[in-house]
Amino acid sequence: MKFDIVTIFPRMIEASLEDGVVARARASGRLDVRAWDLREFTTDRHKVVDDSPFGGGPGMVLKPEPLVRAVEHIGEARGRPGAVILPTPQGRRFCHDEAVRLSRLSHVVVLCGRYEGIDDRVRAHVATDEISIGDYVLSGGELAALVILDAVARFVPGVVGDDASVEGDSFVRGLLDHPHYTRPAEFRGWCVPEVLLSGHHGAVETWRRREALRVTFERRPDLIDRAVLDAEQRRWLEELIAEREKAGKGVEHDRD
Ligand code: 6GU
Repeated sequence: MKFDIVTIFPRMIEASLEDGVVARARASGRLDVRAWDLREFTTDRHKVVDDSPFGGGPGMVLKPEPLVRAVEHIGEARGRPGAVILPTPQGRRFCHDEAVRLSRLSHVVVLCGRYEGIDDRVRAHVATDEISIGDYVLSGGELAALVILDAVARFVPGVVGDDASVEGDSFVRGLLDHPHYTRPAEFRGWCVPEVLLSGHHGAVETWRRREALRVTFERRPDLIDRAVLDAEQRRWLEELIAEREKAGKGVEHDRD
C-alpha cells in the first residue's frame, strides 16, 4: 500500500517512521510511505505556502496552488490515489471501520494543514475525504496523518505479524479488548485471575469474551448499543445490568 503525506514538516513524519510496526512494514515492502515537502511545490523564490485570509482575521491560510501541484505530481509519479484525505477537526470522525475501508485502497494521499486552515477549494475540488481524529484541535494535520497511517497499516495483510492479534483487538467485534496478564502469577500480592492459569482453553475463552463485554459495559456503554451480541453475550449483559441495579447505580449515561 502506498501512503503519501504532504506537509511543511516532512521530518516530523520521517522521524516517526523509524521505529515500530510501520517501520517494519516499510522494510518488508508491504507499506510504501513517503513524506513530501509542500515547499517543493511552490514556484516563487521564497517558497511561500501561506497567505492572509480573504475577508481579514487572524492567522494564515495554506494557499491552494502548492497543495494541488503536489497532488498532481504524486498522481503522475506514483499513480492515481484511491483517496485524498484532508485531516481537519471539521471532518468525519475517524474510527475502526474507516481504518478498515482505507486499508483496502492501494494508494492514499494525506494533505496536512497548518496555520488557521487550508484554502477551502482544496477540500471542495481535490480532497475525497475530510477526517477528524477527535474533538480537539491540533496545530497541524501531521499527528492526525500519523494516527491514520498507523491504524490503517494494521489492517494491511502481513503488517501485524499475527493476524489473530488484529482480530482480538478492540473494536473488531464492536467491543473493547479483555484484560491481559503475564508472569508472575502473583506480584506484590496482586493475583492474575485463576482461570487463566487453569490450562482450560474453553474456560479461558469464555472468561475473555465475558470480560470484553464487562469492560465495554462499564466504560463505553455507547458501544454496547451498537455491538452485535450472540445469545450468550445477551445473557451476560442481562446479568451485568441486574448486578448494577442491585448495586443501586441505575442507568448510566452515555459518554457522548
Ligand atoms: Cl485531523 N487535524 C487537526 N489539525 N486537528 C484535529 C484533527 C485533525 N482531528 C482533531 N483535531
